[in-house]
Amino acid sequence: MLHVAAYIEAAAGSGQDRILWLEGDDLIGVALADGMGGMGGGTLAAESAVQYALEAMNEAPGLIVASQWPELFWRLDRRVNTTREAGETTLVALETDGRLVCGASCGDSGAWLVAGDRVVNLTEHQMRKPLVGSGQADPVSFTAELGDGLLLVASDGLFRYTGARNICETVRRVPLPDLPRALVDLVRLKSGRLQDDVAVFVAGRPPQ
Ligand SMILES: [Mn+2]
Repeated sequence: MLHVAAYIEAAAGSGQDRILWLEGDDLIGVALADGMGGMGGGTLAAESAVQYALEAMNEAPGLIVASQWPELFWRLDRRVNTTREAGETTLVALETDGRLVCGASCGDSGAWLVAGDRVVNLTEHQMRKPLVGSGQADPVSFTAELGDGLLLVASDGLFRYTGARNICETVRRVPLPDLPRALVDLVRLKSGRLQDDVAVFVAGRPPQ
C-alpha cells in the first residue's frame, strides 16, 4: 500500500489548518481543512469538518466514488453549519485504493498528482466559495488514476506561494517521510516565518 506523511505549521497568530487521515488495509483517506472566522470559529469549523469527513469515510464500506462525494459534503456542510460557534472552512477530502483517487473539494485547499515533472491538479474546477459550514457548500468532485504519481493534498498556504516547478523538484529530491516539511520550507520567508498556515499531506508508493 501507499506510504503517507503529513505536516502542519501555523503562521504567527494563526493556526486554522487541520488534517486527519486514515490508513486501512486497502484504502487511504484524508481530509484537509483551512478554517475561516475569528474567535475560534474557523478552528472549530476546520476541526469539525475533518472529523466528520473521517467518520463518513470510516462508515463507508468501500471506496467512496466521485458521484457519492457531493452528498457527503452537503451533509458535512449542514453539520458544521449547525455546530455552535463554528465558522466556515475549506475542505478537500479524498480516498484512494492505490489505483483510483476519488474525492471532492470546497474552497481553495487543493489536491495534486505529481509524476516526474508533470502535475495534475485534481481540484482545478473547485469553487472558492461558498465554504463548508455556510449551509450552501458547492462541492466539486474528481476522479483520477493514481498511476506512479505522488498524491499531494495541501492548503493555499502552499499552493499560493510556490509553483509546480518547485514542487516537482522537491518531490524528486526529498524522501517521502521528509517531504511535507521540505514543501513547507519552499514557502518560508527569509525570516523563517510563514505568510499563512501551511498543511501538507502526501501519499506515494514506497521506493522499489
Ligand atoms: Mn490558508
